[in-house]
Amino acid sequence: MAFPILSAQEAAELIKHDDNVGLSGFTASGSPKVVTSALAEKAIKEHEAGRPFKVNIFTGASTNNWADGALARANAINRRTPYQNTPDLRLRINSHDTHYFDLHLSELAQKFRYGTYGDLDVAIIEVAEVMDNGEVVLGTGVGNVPTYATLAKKVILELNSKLPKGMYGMHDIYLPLDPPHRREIPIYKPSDRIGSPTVKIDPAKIAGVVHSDSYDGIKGFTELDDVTLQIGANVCGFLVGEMRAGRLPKSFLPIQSGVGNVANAVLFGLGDAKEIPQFEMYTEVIQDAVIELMKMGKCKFGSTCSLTLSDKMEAELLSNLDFFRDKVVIRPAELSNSPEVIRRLGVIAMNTALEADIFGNINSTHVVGTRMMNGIGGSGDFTRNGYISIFSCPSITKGGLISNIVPMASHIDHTEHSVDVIITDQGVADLRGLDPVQRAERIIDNCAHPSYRQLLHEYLRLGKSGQTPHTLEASLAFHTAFKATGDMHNVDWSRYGF
Ligand code: 0RQ
Repeated sequence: MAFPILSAQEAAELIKHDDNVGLSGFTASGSPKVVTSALAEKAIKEHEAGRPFKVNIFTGASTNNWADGALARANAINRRTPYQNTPDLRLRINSHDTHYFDLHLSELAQKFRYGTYGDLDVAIIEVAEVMDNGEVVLGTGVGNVPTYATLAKKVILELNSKLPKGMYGMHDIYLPLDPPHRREIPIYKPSDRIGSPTVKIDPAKIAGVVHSDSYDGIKGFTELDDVTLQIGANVCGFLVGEMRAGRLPKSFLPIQSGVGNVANAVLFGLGDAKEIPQFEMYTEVIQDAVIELMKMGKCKFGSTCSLTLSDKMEAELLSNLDFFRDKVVIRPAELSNSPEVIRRLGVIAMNTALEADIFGNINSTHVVGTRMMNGIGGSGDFTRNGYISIFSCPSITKGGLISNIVPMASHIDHTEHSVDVIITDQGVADLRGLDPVQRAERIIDNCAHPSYRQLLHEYLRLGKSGQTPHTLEASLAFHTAFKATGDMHNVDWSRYGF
């Protein structure tokens, strides 16, 4: 080995207060596992000694409990972007200990190269293999590694012994040129490879190699319940209808699917849908369900930024790489989420909402309008550019105390202009070609839970003017009723003078 072997603690000593630190990976997949924990311990000691110690963490997407979790518990993160999903970090963000800015995942690498966030001091990169010339083979997630490895003044490698040498050839590493020299990204079908299987790092920048030995630490999904199964069935029914109507080619189009339980249920539904042919994915995360679909032969190829698999599934995949090698390519977020490529390929975008409003606007990020949940992730990259953009969610949450269909979304991530279809366990609202009032009627009748339909129709009738007839003083009545009484049903229109 041409590079010094360091302990995680020695590597953490290379990182200073206020450094900009780039992490490998995308979701927990491919994220560092030991240096960040040691960095958190160092931060705790510095705080105990009365010295400030916080770093700015830039990633591909969310990370894991050893990175975001440990660093958040140590209150060691100052700035953070572009996505997270760790409970401890969520608490820091919502109490302003951490300054989180929520960004489309496709944009972070290029913004860093444009100089928007200053210099990158350190990159911590998980690898399956490191060669003496500085070339590395990455692990289960790429995220923004090509950019971080290029820009960082210092690179720390985590060589994970769980990752076999056979990972070579699973990745497609490519850096687009920056404007005004950018050309098209030449991906014309999901399986096209346009770059290199390795990342080439200047060996002079590699400060050392730290050994690790863990899977990504992802738990399996919760059992599918009746509601999520019904959402999955409704999404599939809709897609089959589109094929029958000739609005989707019979050969189908590549699919993107977001994260979470609902997304997982939708994928299982696709596996069961007889009329849906073998398909490909052009997506940013491949979850357990996709691996099952590959084994069944239903999903024939997946282009992704990460293999976001439970530890059990990860172990299975890593010991079977020869089966998956010609079925998967793992790319940087800039490619997996490229608006240009998504629009060219005609990707079917399927993402999850926290709430949708009756006019078709989507809140994917803020619980009751104020508390950050995870972030917009890649949902905007795909929704705005998809061939067809679908949002799904349950019609009610918390046993019915919350309606996921509301008069006005309490925060908007995806506007009515980008959202084609809303699907809940109740049914499908195809919004294409409808004006706002027509959209509202369809969403209320097809997607809202029966116990909320009358209230939503009453709200629509209150509106007296304008193309989008909101009654501004009552538009958040569902949310204020929930805050006051714990149940959105307790809306009292008379409070608003009606
Ligand atoms: O809370 O955990 O206390 O039970 O929100 O809800 O139904 O389990 O949904 O796991 O599919 O996640 C939008 C967060 C959905 C996710 C979101 C409560 C609910 C539960 C989670 P509990 P579910 P899922 C690709 C694309 C944005 C990023 C994205 C997400 C918890 O899909 O982060 O799409 N999307 N990226 O009870 C209050 C409501 C609520 C609510 C649900 N209306 N009000 N609480 N909950 N609806 C991937 C990447 O970009 C990496």
